[in-house]
Amino acid sequence: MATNKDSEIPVNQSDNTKLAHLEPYKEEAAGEFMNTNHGVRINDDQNSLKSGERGSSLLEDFILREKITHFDHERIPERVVHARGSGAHGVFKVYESLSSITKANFLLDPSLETPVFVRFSTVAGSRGSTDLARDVRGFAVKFYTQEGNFDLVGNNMPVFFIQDAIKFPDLVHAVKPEPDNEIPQAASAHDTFWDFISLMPESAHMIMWVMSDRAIPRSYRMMEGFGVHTFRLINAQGESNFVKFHWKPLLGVHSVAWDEAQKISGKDPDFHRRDLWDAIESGNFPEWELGIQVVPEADEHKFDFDLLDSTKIIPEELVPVQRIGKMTLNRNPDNFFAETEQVAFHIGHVVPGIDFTNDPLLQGRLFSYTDTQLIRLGGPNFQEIPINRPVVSVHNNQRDGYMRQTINRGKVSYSPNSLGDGAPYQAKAQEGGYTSYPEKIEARKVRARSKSFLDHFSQARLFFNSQSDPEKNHIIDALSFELGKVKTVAIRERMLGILSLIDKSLASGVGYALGLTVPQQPEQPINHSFPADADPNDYQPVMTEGKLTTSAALSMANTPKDSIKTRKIAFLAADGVNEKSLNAVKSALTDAGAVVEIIAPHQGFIISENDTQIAVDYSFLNAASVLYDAVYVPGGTNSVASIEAEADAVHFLNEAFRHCKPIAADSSAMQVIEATYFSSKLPADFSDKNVLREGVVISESASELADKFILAIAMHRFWEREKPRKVPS
Ligand code: HDD
Repeated sequence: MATNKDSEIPVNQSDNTKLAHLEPYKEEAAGEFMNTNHGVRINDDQNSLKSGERGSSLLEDFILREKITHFDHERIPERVVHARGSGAHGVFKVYESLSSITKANFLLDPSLETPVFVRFSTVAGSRGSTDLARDVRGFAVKFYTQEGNFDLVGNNMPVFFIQDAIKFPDLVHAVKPEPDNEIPQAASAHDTFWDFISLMPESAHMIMWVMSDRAIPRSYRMMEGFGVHTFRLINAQGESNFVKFHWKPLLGVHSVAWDEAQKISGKDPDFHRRDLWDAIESGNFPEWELGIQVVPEADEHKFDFDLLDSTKIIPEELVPVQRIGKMTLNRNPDNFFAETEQVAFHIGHVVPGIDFTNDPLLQGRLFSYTDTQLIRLGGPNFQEIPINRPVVSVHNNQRDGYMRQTINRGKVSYSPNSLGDGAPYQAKAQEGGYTSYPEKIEARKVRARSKSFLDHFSQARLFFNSQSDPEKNHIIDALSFELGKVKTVAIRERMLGILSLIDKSLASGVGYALGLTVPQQPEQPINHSFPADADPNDYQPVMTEGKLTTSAALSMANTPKDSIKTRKIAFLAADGVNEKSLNAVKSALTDAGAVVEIIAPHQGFIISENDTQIAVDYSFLNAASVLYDAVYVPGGTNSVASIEAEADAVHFLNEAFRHCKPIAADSSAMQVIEATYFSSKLPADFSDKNVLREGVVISESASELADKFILAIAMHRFWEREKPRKVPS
């Protein structure tokens, strides 16, 4: 069993009630005979039953029929969105009782460990698509609480494309591969997506997030998560507060470069899945703090945006995020299909103490999630699949249906009843019965959009203004890439009009790349989405400035950069390597929590200059710089000569430089650096000893090199290298 050195989570995971619940469903073949699904032992699983050795197969071969039939039915429909994902088990603990704002039991008792199952996902791609698509990431958490399941079904971005769930099918149709040729897979860079977006200015804020580096995370373990909607917390006195949920990763928020993302998609399309799996297997359990922003009921209207509008954040400067507990993922699933594929999340799975608001996006989701499981998992009993069962027993009068597992005893399946003594009984609120918040409603029935939803640009601008210069450049590059793939020039132009309403420099940067002039006035009207009978002017965006011009929490540049834990570092070495510096740097990095892999011209072993064997992890054929966070070249005359002569090794370094990664080399390996494209781009005094410039470290002393290299790796990327000195890769 994995050990967990740094967290307080008990290593003995048998305490986890959900894992204990899953236990009886597990199957192990070790030491067992093979048998059929009805239990008959199989004598020959290699040959079908035939009329003679060369004769036709016989219909009576029940072993063949059963095996083929089961195989024929192995696939189920993939999720219509979020098809590609990875899951893990874990636990959640609250730091202090939140009884003043909620009666949800799992948020009251700091000694209570609530089991969770988490599934991360991309949105647009199919089940087998690449992890590194530019896309939103799903961040869905199922809490198996003592009061039933609570699902927090969020994303790694705090806002959404649309304000009303009725537009969700349109959004998804637009972003999915185009229906005539099913191109492109797992990509928004095509005409139908941008056609829709350019006609839907309410997506402007979300577009800033999706075109930022948040859409190409370094790891699921290094992403924030958000519940997106405003929910309600209800305390035992029945008082309601509005709440936004956040997940803050303890490893910080980090991304890869776009060029890198595209290459990872080829070299290792399972990059995020593998990263999550490997981290948990090696005991590096990913951790997030749960944060909440709480807004008293009385303050509902005090903001210059509507709390019910999912295209808006509550800036952390206005309402700070309180960190209320910690989630640790400490166990990989035993079976991908049984757990990760069959897990069914639902935003409507809430427990007493948590309630909904009237956000029209949330309201539509409340319908969609059960409905989609009915087709995906094949019937109304999907909640009986082990991963979906609550840890409390279920008693109600629902019965039968495809694949029913529960054997309900007795004659009574209705309420009220006298034959069963009235059981199962309704629970009073004090007994844990769920009661909905009695929100006062007095309204006409209308199909309409609130005027308070019509400011589409001020928070898009807030986001853009809050980014560092490299982050702004990446947004411009991402838009230039995506719109550059759009064939219809009118769509590109319409998008430039939208961008110019967010920020002029943003629009002109993208316009330059597209070779288009930014329209002076956007085409009118810019919102094409309004009811047939409405006056279009009633639906046009309201142009206002928000109260804040920047918000530090929106920039990834401000994320903690104090750890190199779990970062993957490549050492490029060959026969004759200086074993002393290799080992010294390796132990300094691994002591700080990094993972070191040795890459050499061939697999097996290399022989050091002292004639010792050093195990090789990968050859240049199997490894690539895009799969690592940093690279180091140790000295040793023959090793350095071989690495310099190895075109793949020099390419490795060039690419690492292009992707702004830390690079280190012993002074005696300087000739390898000189063989790179970027050596001429380094500052003049670069070859001085013990220099750390823009993430490149050269040193005579292994210990000084290691110290500086660790600082550089913790910085993650040196984006300032990027613009003036682009190198080919
Ligand atoms: Fe959704 C899956 C998150 C809007 C309809 N959604 C799904 C998953 C996540 C989200 C993380 C994957 C769950 C898993 O891993 O199994 N969805 C969101 C967020 C939204 C959002 C954060 C906006 C704030 N979704 C949304 C709307 C609708 C849906 C407006 C429909 C009206 N979502 C679905 C779905 C899915 C789904 C069709 C597909 C698979 C599933 O539910 O189980 O019902």
